[in-house]
Amino acid sequence: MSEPVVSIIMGSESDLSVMQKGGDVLAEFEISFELQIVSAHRTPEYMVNFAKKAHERGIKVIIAGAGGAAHLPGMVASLTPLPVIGVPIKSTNSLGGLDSILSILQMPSGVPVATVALDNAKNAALLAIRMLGIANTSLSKKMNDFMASQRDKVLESAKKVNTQRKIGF
Ligand code: RP5
Repeated sequence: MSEPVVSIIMGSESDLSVMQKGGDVLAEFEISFELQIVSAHRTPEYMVNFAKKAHERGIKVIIAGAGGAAHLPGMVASLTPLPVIGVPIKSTNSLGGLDSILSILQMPSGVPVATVALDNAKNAALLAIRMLGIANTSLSKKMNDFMASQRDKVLESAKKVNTQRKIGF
């Protein structure tokens, strides 16, 4: 069994059902990962320690999900040399996730966070896999196979759905 190379973190247990989908994708690609709750606001010291040490433990990419005033991905990015992918979580307040998106997306110059769509932990995992694939040819090949299977599914649907209806003489 190999040590985790991707760390999936989230601000609260209430983010788990969304973030678990990223873990499912990593598992499909046979990538070792860890998943844990790290809160920027409720466990700030733990977050700082986690972010400073992650690369020393062999983590290569961090996927961070948070909702509302979603400071976790940005704060972690400010403390680690690793790439950080942010997943905005749909909030239950009246802003409905726009707050999460903007909190993660609008990072200041010099501190990058790659932001995926609202609740899209799947895409965060796929992006992490593409990053890891740069130095891993078999992973890169698996990504190509995944893309080919997506294409084939769409072509199959197109065969069933695409029609023409000609009217007139
Ligand atoms: C954020 O606040 C979490 O990432 C979560 O999305 C949101 C709400 O957290 P809970 O109040 O449900 O714990 O820190």
